[in-house]
Amino acid sequence: MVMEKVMTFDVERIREDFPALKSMMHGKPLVYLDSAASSQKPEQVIAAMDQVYRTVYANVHRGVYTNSEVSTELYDQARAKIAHFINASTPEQVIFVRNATEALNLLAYSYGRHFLKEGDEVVLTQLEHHANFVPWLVLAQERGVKLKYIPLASDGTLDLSTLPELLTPRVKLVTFAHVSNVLGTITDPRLIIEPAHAIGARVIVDGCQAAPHMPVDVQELDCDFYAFSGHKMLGPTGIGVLYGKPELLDAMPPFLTGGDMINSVSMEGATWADVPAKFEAGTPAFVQAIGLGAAVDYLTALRMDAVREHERELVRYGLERLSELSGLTLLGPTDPSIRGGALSFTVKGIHPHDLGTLLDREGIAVRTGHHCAQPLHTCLGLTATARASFYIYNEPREVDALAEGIEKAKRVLHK
Ligand code: C6P
Repeated sequence: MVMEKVMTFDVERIREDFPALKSMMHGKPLVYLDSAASSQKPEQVIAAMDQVYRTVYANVHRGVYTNSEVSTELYDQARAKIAHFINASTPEQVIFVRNATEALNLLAYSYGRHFLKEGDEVVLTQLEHHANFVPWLVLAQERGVKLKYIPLASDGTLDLSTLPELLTPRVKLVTFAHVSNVLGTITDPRLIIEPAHAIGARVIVDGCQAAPHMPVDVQELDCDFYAFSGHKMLGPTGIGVLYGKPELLDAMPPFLTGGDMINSVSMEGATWADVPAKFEAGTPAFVQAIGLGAAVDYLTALRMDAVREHERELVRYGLERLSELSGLTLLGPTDPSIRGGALSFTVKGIHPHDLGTLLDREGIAVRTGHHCAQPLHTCLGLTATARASFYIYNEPREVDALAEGIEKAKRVLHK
């Protein structure tokens, strides 16, 4: 059993694939603990994109010449790989967007403005990232839609006991983060999706911090939409995914209009192409999509259940190691089995930005601030936190380096 684990998840071997992890920061080996913001990229992803640029590069869906057809074929293959990765039943259910932010805006503009009317209600949670907050705030102000929030419980989980009260007949949409980017809280989506569907509401899952880290099966979840970003899961920037059920995607109007998303255009009007083209106006980021396809190949070879187990172990060790430090307060659930790879904390008497700057001097990269979740920080009575976040290439020794870096910062700032 132990041997099997070692063979399927060899972190030393994995690290060899990541050139940026070999770099130095202020004369120290880089300890990269900010993968929740964006992950590093393996050679395989860099090479997949490099190869397209060096060989068959040509715009997709445009030409009858060979290179355009090959580029189109590679783009289509990437879509099929990603559909398989999340177990969508067809590749057409995968819409390529720039990132999760664009996916959620697409939903607020296309689904929200088409299907929601004054007096309807949308249920969110108090721990949402701004990407799944602001588009709904704007919609609410514009259309007289009411927003309601699933509250945070004192242990950093969502208080789902409030659902029967929140899920009234006026609720038409429920949207929530599968994993919190601050507290690490993993919410079992089925606990929200089933009661929401029971009242006829549609459900959006923000999977930005989940899809990179654990197996996701959109058919098993039965979510209506699932959104995530490629750059947090070994892929390049500029590419993200919106999964949607076909009957909903078909019924929704386009978000952006222009080339590539039409069926026909005349002086008098236009008709729309079928999904997914209807939602992919203009030249798509097809090289980035091919890069994301390579990232998905890499993760699939590691096995997502093994990725999840590796991170759970790191989080368990991180919780144990950091809780030994005096003056340090860890946020979020204490049980690693319901935590993703993000560990946020505060240190008494030290501003998170000062801590982040001193850790950087030790070669340790963490994120500090409100992590684009200001309403959550308000609920916690905080303005900023420090956050270490783990991925497939992190090791327990990096947790030790973080703990030692925090102790050193305390000595420097408290002397
Ligand atoms: N969170 C973080 O450091 P984009 O920026 O569009 O790729 O992802 C937006 C987003 C949406 N939902 C969740 C839960 C997220 O964590 C993020 C991105 C990063 O926490 C950058 S702010």
